[in-house]
Amino acid sequence: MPPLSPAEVEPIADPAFRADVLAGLTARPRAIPARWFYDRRGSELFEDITRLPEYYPTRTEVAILERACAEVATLTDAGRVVVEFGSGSSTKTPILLGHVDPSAYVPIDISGAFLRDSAAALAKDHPGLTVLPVEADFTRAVALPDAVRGKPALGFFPGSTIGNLVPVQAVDLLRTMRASLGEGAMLLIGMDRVKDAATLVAAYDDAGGVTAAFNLNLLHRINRELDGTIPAESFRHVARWNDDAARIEMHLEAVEDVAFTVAGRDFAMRAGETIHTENSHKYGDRDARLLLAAGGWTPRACWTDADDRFAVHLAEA
Ligand code: AVJ
Repeated sequence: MPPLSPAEVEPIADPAFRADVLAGLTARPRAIPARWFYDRRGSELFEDITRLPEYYPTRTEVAILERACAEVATLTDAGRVVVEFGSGSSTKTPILLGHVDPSAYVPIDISGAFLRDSAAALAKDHPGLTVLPVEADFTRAVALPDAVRGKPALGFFPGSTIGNLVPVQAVDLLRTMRASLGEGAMLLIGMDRVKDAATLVAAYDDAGGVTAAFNLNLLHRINRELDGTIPAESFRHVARWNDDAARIEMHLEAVEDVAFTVAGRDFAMRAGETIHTENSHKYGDRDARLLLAAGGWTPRACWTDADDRFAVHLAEA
């Protein structure tokens, strides 16, 4: 038999995705890690979210970075290796690279295709800058490329992505980053702040339904990649503020009793039952500094917007 052409080969589902989905649908409460939102469609929808009128974090952080990066440069010293965790489309990176004078730029991302495209675009815009993309899961220690190992690093972790993690995982990640970055490292990290619940809920439940589509896309991804039969139209997007845990939670709620299969396994959900799909923790100023300290980082400086909606922290290992 001739070999199959690429078009005939079923996309091979990531075994980690399969394991997380099956475990998450079996657990009580049901929960699937937020990292699985970002297939191609999910990444596009997230880009759309960042432009929504209700979704303040991206534009607020960009404005803070535009104001703060000159000072970041004076507090860091030139020639550091800038290492970006979860670089995605790297939209905030040029702001930083335009001020600090790095010896190299190392974007780390789990999605190789996205990473290579954005690294190539960035290299084109910064002639003379060494760009060394690393395809890796940065929640584990990452070996930096030989060419930069041993040089002092400046970690860059914008976007409040740390908020996806519960505090114990966030502390673990900060410690892992410290290990990946090595001796004498610094870290520039964005964290969304606690604020009134109405503003927060609107940011995660926009009037145009883009966040709902982003959340529901996870069900379509499961159906596509894991041979699922989930009736997505029987689910609705829910975003709620959990005040005790200081976080926005996103859920997918069954609006009627449903039964479906995923990867050959049977599942049933009652009307009103949910799948918890994301946490987005918010940190006050002291909370943020305590989190950094617990993760092995000494806070050095912090910048916010006039309304205190978002904060960018600089810390030292
Ligand atoms: C990419 C994790 C920072 O929590 O605000 C946006 C993801 N989810 N709208 C966030 C997200 C729904 C976002 N992070």
